[in-house]
Amino acid sequence: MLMGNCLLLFLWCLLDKSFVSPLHSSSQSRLGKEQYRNMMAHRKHGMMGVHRVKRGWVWNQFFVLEEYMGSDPQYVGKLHSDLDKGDSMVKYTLSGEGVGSVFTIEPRTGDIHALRSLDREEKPYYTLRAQAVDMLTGRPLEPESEFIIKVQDINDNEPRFLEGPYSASVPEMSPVGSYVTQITATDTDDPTYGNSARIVYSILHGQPYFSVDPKTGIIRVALPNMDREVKEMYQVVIQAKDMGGQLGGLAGTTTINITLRDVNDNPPRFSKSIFHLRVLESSPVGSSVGRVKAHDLDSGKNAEVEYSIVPGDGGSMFDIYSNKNSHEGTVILKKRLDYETRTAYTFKVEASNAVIDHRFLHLGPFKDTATLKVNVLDVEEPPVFSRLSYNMETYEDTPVGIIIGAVTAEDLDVGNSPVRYVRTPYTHTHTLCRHGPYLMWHICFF
Ligand SMILES: [Ca+2]
Ligand SMILES: [Ca+2]
Ligand SMILES: [Ca+2]
Ligand SMILES: [Ca+2]
Repeated sequence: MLMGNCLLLFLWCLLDKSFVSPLHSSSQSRLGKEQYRNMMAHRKHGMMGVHRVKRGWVWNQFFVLEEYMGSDPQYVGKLHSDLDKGDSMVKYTLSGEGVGSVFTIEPRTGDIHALRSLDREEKPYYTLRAQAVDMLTGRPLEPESEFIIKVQDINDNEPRFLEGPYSASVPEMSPVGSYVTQITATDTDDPTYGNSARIVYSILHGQPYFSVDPKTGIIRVALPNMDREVKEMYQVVIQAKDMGGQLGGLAGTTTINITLRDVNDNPPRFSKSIFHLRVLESSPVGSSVGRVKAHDLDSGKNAEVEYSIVPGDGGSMFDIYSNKNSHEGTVILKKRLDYETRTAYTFKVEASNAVIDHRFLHLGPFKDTATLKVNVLDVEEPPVFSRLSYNMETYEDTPVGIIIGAVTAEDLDVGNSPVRYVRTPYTHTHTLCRHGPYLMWHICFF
């Protein structure tokens, strides 16, 4: 009969001081008492039948410390049956995961040993089955019983940032506390046991500009008025330390490259207050007179400058166009010039940002003005006849040499060069030619 007999998994290891980790002594002793109570209950229930026995075996775990470095096999625990009276008539057998390769049992004593060091992060527990059989007949003395050997964690893994190095960005001039990014370290040690996987974040490099939340790994702005135009890139080094950040914990680090994004906090500014341009009086309408530029320290749209001519007398002859790529303003001739009428024009041009950020208006005004002086250059122009055509009448018998009329051309240029008249024999249009110091017009007769 099996009644009254049962296979007991004695956790001798609980009594073995070498097993108890100094890190877990309090929880271990609680576990020991509970297991002992369960074991006693199990003994009592075991008298009532095997199936009750199995249900009572809630404590049936062994523990083995991971990464054991001792020269001898690590003692795990001891199987014991009530039928074992110490007369060597009971033989203990083991089956299941790792039997033979990882775990071995001494058949007569029931002592279980681990043959090699184990890694909890590779395999946290092993499921095995134990049985007590008659030494002589091999007949099972009681049903097979399943139990597990749990690999107990030690802190042998540092926190790691699996996705680093990281990149993040935040607008310049962000207020203190602004969210930048969140980073997370992974610790493969047992998160349910002790502090081996309890991570605390700290900043090693990057203060006073940024801070990290010790628990969440959220990185925030820590300094007000950070200006992209002064410094754009920051390298922040964050450490994650286990054991709650305590001394002796293992640590891993990562780098976060943080870029300040541009905001429009700089107005365009002309490099000088007066620009001098020159233009030939003969320049056609629409031609370029010259360029002006206002510098804007921002980038992209925030550096785009729109130019305009401040309404007034001098500017009516010109237009100005904004070039989005070069950020320059091109001055264009709007009307025909005449040196003899006016030799210079003075007017104001304005440069303003196309996109204004109202949060930074106090840093403005986001426009600037400069004076433009355009000098008109004289061009030697042909003399101009007093009329487009002349009609002259004479009698058919008028003698040679008699004056029948006069044409008049005038050089309007400054200096008023003399005009010479010659007859153009074969053409019906007047054409310009030049001889020596004189400007001469051929005159035609229709
Ligand atoms: Ca571990
Ligand atoms: Ca750890
Ligand atoms: Ca700007
Ligand atoms: Ca800016």
